[in-house]
Amino acid sequence: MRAEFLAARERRLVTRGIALWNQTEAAYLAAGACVTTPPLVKSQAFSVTFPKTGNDKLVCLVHENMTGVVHVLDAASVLPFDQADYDAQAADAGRDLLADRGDSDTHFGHHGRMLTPAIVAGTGEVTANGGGSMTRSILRFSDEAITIHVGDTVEWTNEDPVTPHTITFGLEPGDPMPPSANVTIDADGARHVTMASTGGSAHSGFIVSAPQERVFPPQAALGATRFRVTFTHAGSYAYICALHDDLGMKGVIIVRP
Ligand SMILES: [Cu+2]
Repeated sequence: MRAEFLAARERRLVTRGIALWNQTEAAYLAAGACVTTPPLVKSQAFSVTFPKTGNDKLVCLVHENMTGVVHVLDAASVLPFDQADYDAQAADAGRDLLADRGDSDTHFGHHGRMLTPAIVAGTGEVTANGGGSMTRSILRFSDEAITIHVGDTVEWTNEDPVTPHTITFGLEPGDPMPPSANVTIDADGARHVTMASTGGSAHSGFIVSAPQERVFPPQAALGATRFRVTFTHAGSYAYICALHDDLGMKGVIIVRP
């Protein structure tokens, strides 16, 4: 059973209205039940009690490749692995992600058929083992600062297979998923804003690849993968990814006359 991400987001909004959601919350996982937290931040905790033996899958509703399984054995059973075994498996998986050969042709840089000037808004890698797939994401813009001329258009593209990013100038919206009202759609589907002053605001909404297709579910909608901004006045335009700015995902466009 998969909880609705939107329902979890709603709950976050409600609980934030009352008090910051930072206490330990316990949930009781009954057979066939589904429990979920609202989005958690650092130092928040969540505990689940497993009353029955069996195999319970867990997923992150935000990061779709973040999955796991809790195998619940009878209390009298001998556990098949110890912590050192799990640590070794995790280290092996980490080496796979960092050594992915795809790195050699998906490094940051201006490649492929893009408008110039172009900025890559995040890259990532996917690897898999018997437990499922896992991802590594680089939460950075490829160029933290670029200089252009008045009238130029900058294009951002997200090359991460799963992680969404935003390009956000000025006011940060409460809900980062939809684009700001001043965004228009180009003929090729890219989102586009014209900025006429350094005090203006523009928000791309989630820029994300469409998820990988599976055999039986309906096809996913085409992702919004590109965002363009045309700068009509000189100045320095700072921007952030509204999801990852606290981790350093920021940039600036310097516009010369
Ligand atoms: Cu981001």
